[in-house]
Amino acid sequence: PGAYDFAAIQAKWLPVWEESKPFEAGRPGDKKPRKYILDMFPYPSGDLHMGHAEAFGYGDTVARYWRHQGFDVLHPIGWDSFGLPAENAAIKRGVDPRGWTYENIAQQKSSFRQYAPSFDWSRELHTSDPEYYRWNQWLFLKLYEKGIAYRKAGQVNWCPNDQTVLANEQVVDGHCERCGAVVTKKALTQWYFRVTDYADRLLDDLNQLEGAWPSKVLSMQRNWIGRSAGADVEFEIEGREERIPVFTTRPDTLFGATFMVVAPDSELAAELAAGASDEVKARFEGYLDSVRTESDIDRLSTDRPKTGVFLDRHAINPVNGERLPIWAADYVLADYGHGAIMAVPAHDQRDLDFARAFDLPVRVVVDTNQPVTGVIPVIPLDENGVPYLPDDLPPLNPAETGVALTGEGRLINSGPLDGLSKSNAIRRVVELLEQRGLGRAAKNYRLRDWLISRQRYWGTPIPIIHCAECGEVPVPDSELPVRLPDAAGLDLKPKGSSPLGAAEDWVNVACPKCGGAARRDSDTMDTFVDSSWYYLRYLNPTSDSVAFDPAEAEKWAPVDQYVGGVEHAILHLLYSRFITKVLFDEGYLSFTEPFTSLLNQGMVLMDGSKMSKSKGNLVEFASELKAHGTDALRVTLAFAGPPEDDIDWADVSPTGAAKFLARAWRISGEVASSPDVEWKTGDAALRRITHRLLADAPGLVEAYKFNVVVARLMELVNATRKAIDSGAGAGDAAVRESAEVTAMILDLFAPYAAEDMWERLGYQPTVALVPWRKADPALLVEESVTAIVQVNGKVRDRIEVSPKISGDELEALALASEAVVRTIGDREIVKVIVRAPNLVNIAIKG
Ligand code: ANZ
Ligand code: ZN
Repeated sequence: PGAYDFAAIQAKWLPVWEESKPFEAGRPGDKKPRKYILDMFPYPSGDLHMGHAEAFGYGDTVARYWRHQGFDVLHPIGWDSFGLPAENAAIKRGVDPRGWTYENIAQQKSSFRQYAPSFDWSRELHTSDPEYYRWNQWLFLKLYEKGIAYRKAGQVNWCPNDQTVLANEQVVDGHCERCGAVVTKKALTQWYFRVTDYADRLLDDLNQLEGAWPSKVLSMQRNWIGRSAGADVEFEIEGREERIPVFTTRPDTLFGATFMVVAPDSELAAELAAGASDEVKARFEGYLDSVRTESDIDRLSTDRPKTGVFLDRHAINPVNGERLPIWAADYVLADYGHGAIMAVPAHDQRDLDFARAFDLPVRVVVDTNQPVTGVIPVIPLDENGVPYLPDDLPPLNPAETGVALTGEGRLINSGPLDGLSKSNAIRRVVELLEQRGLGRAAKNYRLRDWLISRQRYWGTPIPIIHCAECGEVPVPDSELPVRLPDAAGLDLKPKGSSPLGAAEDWVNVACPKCGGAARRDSDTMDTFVDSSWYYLRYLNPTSDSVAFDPAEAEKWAPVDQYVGGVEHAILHLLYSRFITKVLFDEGYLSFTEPFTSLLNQGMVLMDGSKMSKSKGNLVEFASELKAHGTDALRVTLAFAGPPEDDIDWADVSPTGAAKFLARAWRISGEVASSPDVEWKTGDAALRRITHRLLADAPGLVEAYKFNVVVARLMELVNATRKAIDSGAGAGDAAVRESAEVTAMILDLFAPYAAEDMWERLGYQPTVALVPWRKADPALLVEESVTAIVQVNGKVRDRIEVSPKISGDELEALALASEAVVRTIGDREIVKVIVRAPNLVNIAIKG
């Protein structure tokens, strides 16, 4: 047999698998238990990159593992093929976004074939196919029917460069996630999904995922939803009929409110300013203009100078009747809580900064020097152990120190609340307010409704028709899909309205209700709609009668293992969780969480930094694949470290991986040719290593310790080589057994080499479906050694112990030995000498 030649082996097996299709899941009559293993589907911009190689490698290891464990494994693939990059490429290079997209899909697909993840290709989908996006439209109309999809006018995040609306999630530190331009606000009528109705469930159900999702992702989701508990307190406004509510997390500090602040860009601010003098009005308008250009991040930042305008209006504190001046200031946001706050400068840093800037009163209502039971910091004790209040406690003077008192303490200057702790004061004041109808306990969320409309071409058309007579009219089901018109002739350049609006033949239609002249909604959907339910479409990817079959969902879903990048920790995962809950409520699903466990792979770096074309440190997937082959690349990625960690490509060695594969492969050609050997007769030491790996690998794979499994395979291959060269010889049954187990487990990382080894061992393909060999329990018991126990130099006992036993343990065992106890009687032990694991010598008097 010749040398190991990865290219020849790939060329040999790829057509065999493509012909026999061993990875099609759900064959009729298959009674095996099921697993659904899913990688986040790729976006088709250019070829696959190293990040894909890594994530899809890991996902495939898990999929292959469960097949060996006797499961029918669903491991599908598709493309997230709508979205801005296609459109931007189209604008830049004058190509058709459709053509660009499908060419890239073809490119990625051919790379995937070489890379050989065990996909069920019969379920391939593309979200930009009308067969797929028809069901986005179905989903939209379901949500519309339920009142979950709705349209409203509002201030939206606007990227002046991409000329498109952005979801809050797509604004990163005030900049467009895609192009980096500073995001501004713009008034537009847009479509939203009411994800806020699900805020509590989205938050509470995260508890179910504890331990199964990375804790970082769980906390990012929790922060994003951002639930805070407190109270709504109603304030009367002089010269206004209705009271206005403010949201506060610290209703206990109500007696310390010394002014009120409204968001300058709220309707309330405009209304209050309108009732003031011309001078105030003018100052307010000027201020508002400057605020409009600021991002929310800037506005909430604590370290910029406070700005604001006094509106010359007053509110009345409901608990003590005090008159509070009302200011408009940018640090209060229009779309959080009620867009207005009670300012308590003594206990809130931003309020304090503002009070100090504009010389407003500061009143302390929580004495943070007074101890509260059960609360750290602990009360100091004097030398007799008696608690005391030191004389040099920090002064309760935030107006002077500039530091707000945010800690625990007891209430002062607060009438009926005096003496209470914070939590008791909160309870009491909410009670008081409720009794008087001036407030109530309330929750607030950072989460906003999901803005789903985009003024772009390459997405799912929104299936609504606008009629002057009938208003919004859903496109009837029989007329779905609303297909995207051809891009030819349309100006795709962003201009703040959808390019579809200019497709005259397409946009002008008869109203489905009254038959009159009407227009299609020309916006397209955010592509996160596409990916919010794609995991269900894989169950019936070609159905033209349903989005997915609930019976299939019952069989396969939820996804048992999801693999993908942490960059999707918030948006994609939150939206899929939301849509899953909606579909549950509609009776389509019997579960409420789409992804039972989640693995976030690390990044592939180069010399410790992110790879990029501009840095010139790009490691290209295609060239690595060509140079080293699929198996060496996959083994390298799996062996590099825990999958969650970043991989520095400068530190790994695909040639090392290739050498290991060659060593393993060579063994399969040397061993005895008959599969019908009597295992028991083989080299016991080698068998022990083999069976230990069979026993340990499942736990390691399930804990994502792929690197350890590869290391153990390397150990096994080395031990086998040693047995051949210096011990049992290639004809030994244990060598053959080891070679078979190596091939089976190697299939998790190096499917081509594993298949070829399997054939060289005399079996038919495919090794991928071979049931996991059972480890022989007799070979798993640890070896033992005999320790000799002497008393005054005379052997009194022999005990069987682990070779790894510690000196202390061995001493204890020796002293407990019956023979030793009898020998010593009541004589005194002078000295015990221990040489673990072999010898204990006990010296006694007399
Ligand atoms: C009085 C108070 C006293 C507050 C105190 C805090 C400390 P989270 O936890 O983020 O929900 N707030 C309310 N609405 C706001 C808005 N639209 N823009 C900016 N700030 C707003 O924060 C809730 C707290 O943030 C509320 O509690 C309110 O200030 C402020 F010692 O009310 B607090
Ligand atoms: Zn009509």
